[in-house]
Amino acid sequence: MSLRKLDVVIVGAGFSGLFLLHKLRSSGFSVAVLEKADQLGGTWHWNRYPGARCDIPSLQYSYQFDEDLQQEWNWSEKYSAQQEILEYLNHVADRFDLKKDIEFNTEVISARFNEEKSLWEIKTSHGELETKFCVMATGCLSAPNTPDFKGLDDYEGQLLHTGKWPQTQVDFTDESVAIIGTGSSSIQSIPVIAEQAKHLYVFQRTANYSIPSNNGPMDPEQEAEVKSRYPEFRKENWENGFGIAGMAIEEMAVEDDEQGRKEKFNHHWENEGLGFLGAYADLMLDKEANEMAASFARNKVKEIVKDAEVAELLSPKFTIGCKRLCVDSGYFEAFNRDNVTLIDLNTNPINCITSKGLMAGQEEYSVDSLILATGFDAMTGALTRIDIRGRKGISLKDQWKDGAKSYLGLGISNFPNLFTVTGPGSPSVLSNMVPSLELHVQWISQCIEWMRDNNKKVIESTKAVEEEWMTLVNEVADLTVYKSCNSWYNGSNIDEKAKEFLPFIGVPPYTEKITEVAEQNYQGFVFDKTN
Ligand code: N01
Repeated sequence: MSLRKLDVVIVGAGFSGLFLLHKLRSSGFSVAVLEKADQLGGTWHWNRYPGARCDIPSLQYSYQFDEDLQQEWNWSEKYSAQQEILEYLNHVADRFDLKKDIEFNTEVISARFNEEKSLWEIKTSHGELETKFCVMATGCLSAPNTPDFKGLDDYEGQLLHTGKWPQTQVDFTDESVAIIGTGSSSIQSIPVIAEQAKHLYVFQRTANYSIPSNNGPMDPEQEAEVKSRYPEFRKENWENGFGIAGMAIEEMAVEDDEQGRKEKFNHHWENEGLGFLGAYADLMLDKEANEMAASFARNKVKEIVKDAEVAELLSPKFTIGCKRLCVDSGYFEAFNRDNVTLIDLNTNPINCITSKGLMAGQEEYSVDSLILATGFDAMTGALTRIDIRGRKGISLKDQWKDGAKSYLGLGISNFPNLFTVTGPGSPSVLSNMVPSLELHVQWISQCIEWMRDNNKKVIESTKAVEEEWMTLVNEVADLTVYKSCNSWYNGSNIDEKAKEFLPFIGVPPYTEKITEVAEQNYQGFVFDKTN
C-alpha cells in the first residue's frame, strides 16, 4: 500500500498549528495537523489546573490575522481563564473549518528526513505518512518536567501534574493536598485549591516574585476603545521590546527620586501585572535598578503575609524578572489561611515519596493528592522527545546535547524543510506568544509559498549562521540581568540539559531581522544543497 503524501505536516493543534493549517490550506497546500491529545488547544488543553488563566491581557492574547474575528469575539475578563481560551480556539477552528484536517489522538513517534526523496517520513501512533515539509508547532512549554523523586511510583493517592491536568473535574474538598513547586502554575492554583482543601501543604524550593493581576470583568469602554483601532493598538504593542502594552517606558529607576519610584512601583503593582517590569527602562538592564523593584516587591510580601517567618520564607532573594515573573489572584494572601502550610525545601529537603505522601526533612506528610507543579523541559523538550532525524540520520537530540542551535528560531542545520514555530533563538517566551507565533506562521507560510513559486525543493540553515545567531542571542542577554539566576530560560531547571540562554530579547530588532532575511530571498538559508 502506498504511503499518504502531503505537502506539509504540522505537529500540534494549539494556537500555532491552527493558524498554520488555515494559512497553508488557503494557499493551496495539502496539509494535516497531527495532535497527540483528543482535542485541540495545546497548552490551553493540557494546563487546566484550578486557577489556570493567561497573564497577558485578553485583548492582546488573541489572533489578529482576521479583523472580523478580532472584532466579533468578546472576552469576559481582563485576563482570560483557560476554559475561555479553549472556547476561543474551538470557535476559531469552527469558523475556519479546521477540525476536518486535524488528526486527534495521533502522537508523532518519529520524523526522519529521506535524503534521496527529499521527504520527511513521519511515523505516528496511527501509521506512517510522507511530507515535503514538517512544521513543529509543539509549543515552548509543553513537555512536563517530572523530577526523579525517589519512591514516586510508590505513591498510592491521586498524583497530578499541572502541565497534564485531567479533563475530569478534580475536587479537593475534605482532602489533604501537597503541591511541589512555586512557579506560575502553582501560584495560580494555590489560592483556588486552598479554598477547597481541608489542608494544603506547599513545598517551596525557591520563593518567587508575583504581581497581583487585579483581574476583573472586561471593561466595556476599554474594549470598545481598543476595537475602534485594533490594528494600530497591536502595532504599538509590537513596537516595544516585549510586544506587550505598557512596556515601552524610557525613564530610569536610578534617575528617579525615592518618592517618584514608590509612586510608580505602586501604580504598576496595582495595575500592570507582568508590566510591573515596564515601570522603568533599566529594571532588566541594571542590577541596582532591579534591586529597587525587587525590594519593593519583597516589602509587599511582608505587608500581605501576617506571619513574619512565613513572609520571610516567601520573599524572593534573586533578581526580579530573571525567572519568569508570575501574576496571581490572591497567592500571598493564601498563606494567611489556617489550612495552608509552607514547607521550605532548603531546610527540609524531600527525602522520598511514600505510599501515603512525602517525607521532607524528618516529617512525613500524608496527603490524598500530590500535585507536581514542577514546570517543563522548556523550549526544546517538546522537540527532543520526538525521535527527529535529519541528514545522515543525525538525531536532533544528539545535535542539541551541548546546546540548542537554531537560525532565528525557525530552521536547524541538518534538518532540511523542517521549521519550528517560536523555536530557540526567537523572542517567543519573552514576548506576547500569540503575535510572536503569528509572525512565525506568516513567515513560514510565505517561505513555503516562495519556494513553490521559485521552484526550490529544499531549504536548510547552516551551522555557521546558527552559531552566529545564537552567539548574538547570548550577547544580547549579557547586556541584561536575565542570566543572573537559575531559570527555565537557561535550561537550569533540568539537570541533564545544556545551560544556555535560549530566547532572543527584543521583539522589534528580531522582527526587522526576519523580515529582511525573507526580503533577501531567505538570506542565510541554503536551497537545494546537493551533498
Ligand atoms: O513551572 P516553573 P510552571 N524539587 O518552572 C520547582 C508559563 N505559565 O509550570 O525555582 C522541588 O516556573 C521549581 O523550583 P526552583 C510561564 O511562562 C504561564 O509554574 O527550580 N521543587 C519551581 O518553583 C511559566 O514561567 C501561565 O527552585 C522543584 C517550580 O517547581 C511557565 O509556564 C501560567 C523541583 C516550577 O516552576 C512554567 O511555569 C502557568 C524539584 N526537584 C505557567 N523541580 C500563564 O499565566 C522543580 N521544582 C500564561
